[in-house]
Amino acid sequence: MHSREFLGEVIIRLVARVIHPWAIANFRSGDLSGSPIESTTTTTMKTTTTLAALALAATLSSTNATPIIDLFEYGVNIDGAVSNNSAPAGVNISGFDTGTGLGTILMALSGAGPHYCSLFVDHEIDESINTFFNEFGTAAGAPVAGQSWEIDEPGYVFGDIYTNFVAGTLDNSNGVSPNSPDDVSMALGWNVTLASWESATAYFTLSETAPTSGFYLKHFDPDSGGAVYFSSALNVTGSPGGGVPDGGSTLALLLCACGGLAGWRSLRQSFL
Ligand SMILES: [Ca+2]
Ligand SMILES: [Ca+2]
Ligand SMILES: [Ca+2]
Repeated sequence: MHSREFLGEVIIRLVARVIHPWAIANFRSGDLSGSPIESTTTTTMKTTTTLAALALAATLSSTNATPIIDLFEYGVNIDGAVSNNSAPAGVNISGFDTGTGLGTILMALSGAGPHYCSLFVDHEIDESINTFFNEFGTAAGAPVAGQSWEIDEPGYVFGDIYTNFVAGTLDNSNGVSPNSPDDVSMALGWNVTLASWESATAYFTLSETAPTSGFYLKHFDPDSGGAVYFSSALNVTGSPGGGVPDGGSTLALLLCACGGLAGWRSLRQSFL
């Protein structure tokens, strides 16, 4: 079951959304009065806590020298088989920090015919300082043949990225408006057709350092300056004779992917 189906998380997200426009509008000015939540008769303790935290955040945000990056959740799709917050057979997460969501994940593909693999990641940047929904995403460069991508709100409100991830149909677009910050998530995928003698490894890399070349996605927090860069590479090896893999001459559908999948934080008690 996908984590977003948990009722508690849904409630937290909805509460966040109620105050979202107000919070975003007032965060930079530090004016935390007049919340739409406060004006209702259903004000909750969580809301009060949230407002207090936002007030603190407005005070502390300018002093946050080291961005705090967390991975709320991640998902793997290999040939239509979806796994959430776990590594199925053929997926290597040994180089991935499940707490920060930074590092590299490898996915292995083999067998003659068409294949698909993708990685969905939902990071939060400085959530405890300025929320998880004051963020943006951008795509840099051009994807190579077989590569697909998506940036969007993760599906609690309006985004279709998770649906597309499950269906293997990433829409190659950024659904988070550059004029309206939100909760950001990203996904990268590959379609490749292998011959019987070929195998492939997809590399998905998440890093705080921007790749120096190639196509990549960027998820960033404009208030703290924190950023996560997501890139990917696909390497196909094998020769008809079944002998020594040709290494360099074999298809190298480029690029790196720094991925830090990570930490499935269970239910958040607060969105701050
Ligand atoms: Ca943030
Ligand atoms: Ca979308
Ligand atoms: Ca996020």
